[in-house]
Amino acid sequence: MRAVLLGPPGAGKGTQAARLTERFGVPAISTGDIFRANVKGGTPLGVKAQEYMNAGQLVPDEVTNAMVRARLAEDDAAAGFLLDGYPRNPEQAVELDSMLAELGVELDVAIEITADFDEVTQRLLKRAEIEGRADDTEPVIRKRLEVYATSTAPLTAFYAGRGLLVQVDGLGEIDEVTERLVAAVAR
Ligand code: B4P
Repeated sequence: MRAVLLGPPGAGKGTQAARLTERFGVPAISTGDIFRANVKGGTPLGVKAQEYMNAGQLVPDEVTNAMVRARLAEDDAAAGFLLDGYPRNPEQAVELDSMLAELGVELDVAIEITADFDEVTQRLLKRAEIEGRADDTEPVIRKRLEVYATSTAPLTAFYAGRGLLVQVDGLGEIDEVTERLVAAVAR
């Protein structure tokens, strides 16, 4: 399976990617997780990414695209992958196409987890109490949702137009959402 996982911040992309990776036996590649690991390690990439993440903005495309290109070239991605949080704008989607063309493979499915902004805001504020992520404060969440609506939401039409889009309701128990996703991908 070669898939991208779309949806607003807090829809459950990271949560579900961790489960789908076990079900489908392909690595989950989360751009957010890679950025956070670099921030924690104080690498030059982390230093660059941190200011954008803390402001709720997308990290610049040239940085993100180069990172994904390198990750997709690793051995474990040869048989398939689940991209969590990438692409996040039409430019990244076009760049992903060119990366896959270079690798001689194609995307099988674009899975969108849907959830309304009130629900995702509540989830992220709850996570803030537990994990204290710097980008889970109310003003930054508002900014992330704005960026999502402007930059990422157009990808729904982009992938629907290519017959690759599958939409799954992200509301309800985490297990229920996982089963919906597995059923939708198997269709
Ligand atoms: P991400 O790490 O992708 O963060 P996210 O969109 O907020 O989703 P996340 O995966 O963490 O949350 P989830 O929905 O699983 O991005 C963070 C930042 O990195 C971006 O703002 C940007 O700056 C940068 N970035 C990442 N990718 C980029 C790219 N391609 N280009 C440029 N910049 C990029 O879960 C949220 C919470 O909801 C969790 O606490 C979870 O437990 C809970 N939850 C999940 N499912 C639930 C359910 N069914 N019911 C109740 N709670 C649920």
